[in-house]
Amino acid sequence: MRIDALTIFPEYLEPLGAAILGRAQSKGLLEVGVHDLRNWTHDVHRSVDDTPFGGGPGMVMLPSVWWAGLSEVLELPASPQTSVVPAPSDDVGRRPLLVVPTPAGRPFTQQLAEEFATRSHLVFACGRYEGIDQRVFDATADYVDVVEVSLGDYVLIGGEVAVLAISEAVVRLIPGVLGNQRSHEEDSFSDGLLEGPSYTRPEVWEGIAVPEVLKSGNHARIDRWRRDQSLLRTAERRPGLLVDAELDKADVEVLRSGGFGQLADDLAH
Ligand code: JCZ
Repeated sequence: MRIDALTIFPEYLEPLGAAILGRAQSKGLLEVGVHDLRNWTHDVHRSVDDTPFGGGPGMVMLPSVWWAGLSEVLELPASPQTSVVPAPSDDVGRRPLLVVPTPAGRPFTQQLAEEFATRSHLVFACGRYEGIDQRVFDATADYVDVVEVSLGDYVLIGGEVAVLAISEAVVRLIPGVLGNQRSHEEDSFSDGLLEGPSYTRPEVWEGIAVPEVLKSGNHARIDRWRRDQSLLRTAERRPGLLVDAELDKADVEVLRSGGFGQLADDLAH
């Protein structure tokens, strides 16, 4: 996989070269290019923004500067309207995907991470200020797939932190990136439930003991206990996830006896 990112704060993306993502690059599983958007400015002030049409606060990033940068990185024509070659509908995996972090985007989920992980080229456009002139994405969509994504319902200052988060979520799914080849079947969300708590040595720490069942050696009991912990934690923190989770009668009973009777009733219907 190749990841490119355009930003006015390239130093903010230095972690893309560190730790697991750095190792993925040494192993030849990943290439990363971080590009300073100001390389494509046209004036001595290296301007990247201007005031918004229609008024309102803040500044909007210039379409000309973004097109200059994106067309180079995505190998598109220097001018968007000149020779539109529609994106071929086959071989989606080899077509670049332009990912635009914005609080107005589609929520980024594990499912989206899995889709992104099948791509060979991700290009991130990191906005700042009030965002990027929409015409850039209308024009790039003639050539590549474009997706606006949100990390969650809170407002960041720019897209860079979202790029770090999305890149981690995607790159760890590439075979060979995680040393331990454990499948992703055990991750939180793979069964639609949150992971329960984990414990390691010592058996008693500061007077607090590890749950007895985990030391019982009875794997059926341990699996049931972990399932119960996942169910109860999900009911407590993310009850909406239970609607799409595959629950059997035993699971619903665990919720009922755990104090989630109303939720259990709703799920039973
Ligand atoms: C550019 N402000 C890009 C994304 N989930 C989420 N929250 N905030 C963002 C975001 C905020 C931004 C920009 C300027 C993304």
